[in-house]
Amino acid sequence: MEKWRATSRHLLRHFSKDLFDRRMSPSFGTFNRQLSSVATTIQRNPLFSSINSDDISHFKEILGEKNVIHDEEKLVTANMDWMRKYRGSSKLMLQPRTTEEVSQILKYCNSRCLAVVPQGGNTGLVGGSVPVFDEVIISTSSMSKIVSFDKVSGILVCEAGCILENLVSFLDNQGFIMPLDLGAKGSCQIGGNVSTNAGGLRLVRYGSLHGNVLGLEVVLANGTVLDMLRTLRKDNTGYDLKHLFIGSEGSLGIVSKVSMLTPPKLSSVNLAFLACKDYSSCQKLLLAAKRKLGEILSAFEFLDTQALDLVLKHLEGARNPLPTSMHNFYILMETTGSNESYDKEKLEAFLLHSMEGGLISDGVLAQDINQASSFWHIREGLPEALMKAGAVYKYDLSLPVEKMYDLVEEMRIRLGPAANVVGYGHLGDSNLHLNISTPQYDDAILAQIEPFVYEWTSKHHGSISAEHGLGLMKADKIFYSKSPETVSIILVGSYLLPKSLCIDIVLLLAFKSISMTKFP
Ligand code: 2HG
Ligand code: ZN
Repeated sequence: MEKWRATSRHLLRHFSKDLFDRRMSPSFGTFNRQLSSVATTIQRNPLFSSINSDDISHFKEILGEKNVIHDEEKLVTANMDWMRKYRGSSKLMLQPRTTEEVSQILKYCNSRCLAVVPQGGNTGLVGGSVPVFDEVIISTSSMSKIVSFDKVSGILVCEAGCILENLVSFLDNQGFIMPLDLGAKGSCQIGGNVSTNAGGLRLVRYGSLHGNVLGLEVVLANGTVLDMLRTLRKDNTGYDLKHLFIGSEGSLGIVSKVSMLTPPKLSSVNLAFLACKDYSSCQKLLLAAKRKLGEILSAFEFLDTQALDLVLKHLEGARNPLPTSMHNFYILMETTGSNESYDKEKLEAFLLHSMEGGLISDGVLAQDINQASSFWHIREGLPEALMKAGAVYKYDLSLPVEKMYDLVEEMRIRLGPAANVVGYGHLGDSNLHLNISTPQYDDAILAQIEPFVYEWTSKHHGSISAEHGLGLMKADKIFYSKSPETVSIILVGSYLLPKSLCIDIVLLLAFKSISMTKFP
């Protein structure tokens, strides 16, 4: 690992020496927050301009008075992330209503060297949707129209600012569903989902957005509109460029429209809340469920007893579906199919067999939609419960499923009683959400967690960013799960974009925001 990191530093120098030299001017503000074991110090790029009254007048001309927000009070929310961990100091938020307006904003910002940060529902967990310094916030909230829906193919085209839950309701009326579902659906926007390649609760069934997104319209930093908004399932005409923008966290452009394939809504949904005595049983149950229920399995989530306990204490309306005793692990297993009696029979036979075989210690099947939502409330409410419990250190990791829980246990031993180490996540996708809850943020605890957690993940060939992106939190940790060669291709790729669109290397590495700087 040490060797790898040394190489990565060299690579960074190689690509951005000039930039580093220029940005280190002490006369500019620094961002210095204890977000990792070594204080993260990022210098505001001195090449960026600051907004002035002419800029504001110009934006008012393009967007109209009410879509140019510079009222301090209104900016407080937009400057801060959902967890209140990351805080910028932007003086301006713009709310374009059309792609053309986004293009005009970016073109102007590019000419004036004004840095921007795109913002959707601002539900991210890694500091990727808020400004670091005084970037202009470009909110996609006013771009929330559904452009078209084809009932035969199930292809939806919509604007980036559509709230996921609104799309779910729209499709429900048409007899379709979104292939993506996550706890933040009431606020998150599809543009943000695409930009971060959000995973969520049904990925085990429908796959990632790389498979479900058919086309994108993206506005590049110089204002060029890249029309890749195809509605085709097959299109091997050259490179499939849209994939560059899925999961690139706004570093290459702002997603303005999305076209995606939506599956038909199936009538029979069953949800079981199950208890397992140990992690090994959870794994065996997953394997058996994939084998025996493969065609109807639509979610396989897990949480440990610490997670359930925390939810029951801090989340309003949460009730333990298995109140008689506490178990070590819990699984939420959902099936979705088209034949009610057949699906139920199949699931019940599977559960009975698993119980007899000792894989399940206890369990309950939701009897109606209310019970099902109260089960989901437990799993989906975990981030909120953790936030209410105090300070929380969050790690979103992909790991080999058989190793995944070892990390939670090692972390518990490492931190002792000073912290509540909680493990949950998308077991069906080998995605662990390791959350460490403490009464308040404490540098000594952080130093125990990092870089240990990243080194552990790297050693087991995992990903330090399974589904939440790198954001500001993990921008400088990219080398723990991407080789220097891969990062160098990412960087070289950015230079292939139009000359006027020069990506700020450090912010590109930060996967944070588009820079408008023109380098010589
Ligand atoms: C989830 O699966 C989200 O609930 C958030 O991805 C995970 O709170 C987290 O760490
Ligand atoms: Zn998740």
